Amino acid sequence: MDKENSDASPKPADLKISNISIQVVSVPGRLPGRRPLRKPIGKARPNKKSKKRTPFWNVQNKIILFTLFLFILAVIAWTLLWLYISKTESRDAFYFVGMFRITNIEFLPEYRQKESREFLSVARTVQQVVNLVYTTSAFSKFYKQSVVADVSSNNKGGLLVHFWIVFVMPHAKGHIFCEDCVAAILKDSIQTSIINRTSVGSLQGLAVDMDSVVLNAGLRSDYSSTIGSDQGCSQYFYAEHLSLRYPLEISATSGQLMCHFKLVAIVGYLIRLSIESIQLEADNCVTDSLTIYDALLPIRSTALYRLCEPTRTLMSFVSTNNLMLVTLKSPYIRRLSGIRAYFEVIPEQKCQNTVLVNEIPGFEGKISSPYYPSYYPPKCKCTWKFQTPLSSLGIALKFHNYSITRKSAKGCEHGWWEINEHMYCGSYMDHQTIFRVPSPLVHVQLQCSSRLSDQPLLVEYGSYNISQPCPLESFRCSSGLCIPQAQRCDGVNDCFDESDELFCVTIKPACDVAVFGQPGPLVCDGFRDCDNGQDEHNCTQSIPCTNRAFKCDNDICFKKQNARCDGIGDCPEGSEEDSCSCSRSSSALHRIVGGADSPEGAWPWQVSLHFVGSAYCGASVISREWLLSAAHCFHGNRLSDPTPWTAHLGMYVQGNAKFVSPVRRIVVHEYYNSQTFDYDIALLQLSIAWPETLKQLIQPICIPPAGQRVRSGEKCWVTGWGRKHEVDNKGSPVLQQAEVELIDQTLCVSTYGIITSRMLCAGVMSGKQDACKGDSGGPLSCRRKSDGKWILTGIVSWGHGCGRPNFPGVYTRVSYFVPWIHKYVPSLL
Ligand code: 4AZ
Repeated sequence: MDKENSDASPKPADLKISNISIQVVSVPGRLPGRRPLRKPIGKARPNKKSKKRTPFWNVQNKIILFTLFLFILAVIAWTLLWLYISKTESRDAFYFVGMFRITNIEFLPEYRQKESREFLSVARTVQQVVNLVYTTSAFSKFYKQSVVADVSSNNKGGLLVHFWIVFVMPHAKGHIFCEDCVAAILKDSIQTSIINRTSVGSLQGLAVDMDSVVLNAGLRSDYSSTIGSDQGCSQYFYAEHLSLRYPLEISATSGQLMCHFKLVAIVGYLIRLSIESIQLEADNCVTDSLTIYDALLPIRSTALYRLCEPTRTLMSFVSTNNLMLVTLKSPYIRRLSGIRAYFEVIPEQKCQNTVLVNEIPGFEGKISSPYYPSYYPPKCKCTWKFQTPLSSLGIALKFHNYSITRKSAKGCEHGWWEINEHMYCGSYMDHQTIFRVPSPLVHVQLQCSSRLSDQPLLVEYGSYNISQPCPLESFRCSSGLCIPQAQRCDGVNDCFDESDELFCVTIKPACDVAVFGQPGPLVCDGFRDCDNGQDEHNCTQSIPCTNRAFKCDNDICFKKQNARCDGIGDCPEGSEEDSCSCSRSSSALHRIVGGADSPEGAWPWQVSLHFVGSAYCGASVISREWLLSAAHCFHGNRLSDPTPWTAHLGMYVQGNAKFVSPVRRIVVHEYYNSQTFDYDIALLQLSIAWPETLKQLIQPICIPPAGQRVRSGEKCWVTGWGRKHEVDNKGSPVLQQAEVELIDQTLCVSTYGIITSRMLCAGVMSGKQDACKGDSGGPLSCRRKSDGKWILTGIVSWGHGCGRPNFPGVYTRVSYFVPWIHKYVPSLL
């Protein structure tokens, strides 16, 4: 056996247990099983054949390596395929977020723990019910799953269940899932009984309040951060103590913040969130936002308020239930993002009162919106009854920064008011207004009409003498509203019907030669304050300067505050004008010609604003990165988003702009009223400032001095690519210009009625020369005689048709908005 073994290496068939000789040698300290094989001893010589090394790249190894290579390749391919499939699946996944109230299950504290048996059991029941609803619906093919995210108590009793529903459409290719249909399937599945006359019905055996069902399309990112594993900085707070302030603070200087703060108070109370400061990238909520919801999940229709800009002003918001969600999103932090806030548990407030007013006329008390000075929540209803002791006394209401007007068919945006059975709509103003009710008994009801929380309201009340509504020292407006004498003709509509401003054109300064040269309006300032223009006649001559004015290079005196980029050399060497480059007269003279097509390059501040690639509105260049336009161009969800907008500068024929920039930010005036077109102004910040090299083709237009009065009869120009006729259905390819005349404000008011001091009229009474659809937001440019500079006097806003006789165009009066413009574009100063 041994010989055989030593002579030749055994064939595999020869290997038997009995053929193998094993020698066991004990080595201290070594484990026997790990011993190396010993060489055969004695006669047994090493086999030459076995000693001969086989080459590594033999066929067998090559096959093994090749198989291994193929295997690795298959694993990589499979992983990539899986990634691709899961990615396309998620692209076609549709997320819905909602809540409803189950009335016949009592809340248990264990429901707050997501891992508890109690939570899991109720969540499973709800998920099964929702599964059944959708798997038996028309959307069954696409239904994937429902996930219960929260089960909470609420002030109406029972359980409030918050959930997500996911649908997957394999080849959606940009199709969207109908939100109303998904919600309708759920609502229609609730069997209500007409006999019971309650909103509670049976949803597959669960008692669900039909009125509590809310279901909206949601975001995949919210889905992941509320129920997924990437919950980031999300937190849950349960507040039990009434007198405590629960802090809510988070900040970061890099990375991202995608936080969901769920706030829950004890049953029967509400939550007041007070925001002390927010740091965000101000981009109109494109990436960064802080949103407050009246729910525990980001359900769009329950949003109470959204903030898109950093602020340090204390603001507070109140929920309508014992819960609130605060989401803070800042996905690309560059400097600092965060929030400093706190929340409190507060009792529900009733806003109803009966007030017996004093017999001495005058304001004596205040009423306010619920939870004043907090923003008041939607769905409010307040009633106040006022009674005067004498039938000769009526009730006066002084609204702070707010006004009410007769309700139109359209409905109200900021509260509707019922006063002694007459309906009014409220809107925010920048001044106070007084409303008088000539009755000793007045019923006032306020109902919130905004879908979001609204700014707090404060109203002073008191009695007034019905037969003599105005105190002696005040001026009586035509509708019986009173204002102090000093507040007449000041560009502010103190009267309901704005009659205090109607007569302003008749008040002219006393153009007595003796007062020329004194500080005041009658200086050489480019405005013809006197009818005959006497105040501007001797402007090249030296006029002695007072200490409130200073001497400038052409020996004309101006007040110091006038030293800014206004085309007037206020400083001795005109230095304040050096850095300003709003358009001077040089290149502009040749443009004063009639005709429809403008000369190319004649209006270098004219901008065409394109929405999703099509010309939509006009605008004017006022600096290297800011444009001025009309607020109504950006009214609505999609239009207020800057992403689909591009600004086309230095353009003559549509589509051939010298410079195109996306829009970084749209600032719509906070008082813009979409019903009356009051405050129709918006600022646009370009993503890319136009380059200096284009300064021959692109030039900013000058902003008028604050409060500058316009002179009726003055000739100005309106420009744009809008329609050439009212009946046309598309705009002009070539930039059009039309000469129009500034129209007396009284005439404008008598034509249209609802003309505020933020508006001015321009046109020709015969019609013909006018702006039209598509010109909106574009400039009304007036050339200042004193220095030839072009001034942006108006912004195309609205009008009755286009070019109709006796219906001039209505423009936003830019001089009213100078402080507002400077707030956002301080470099213009
Ligand atoms: C518009 O719809 C529009 N005639 C703009 C100006 C005028 C009328 C309509 C003034 O954009």
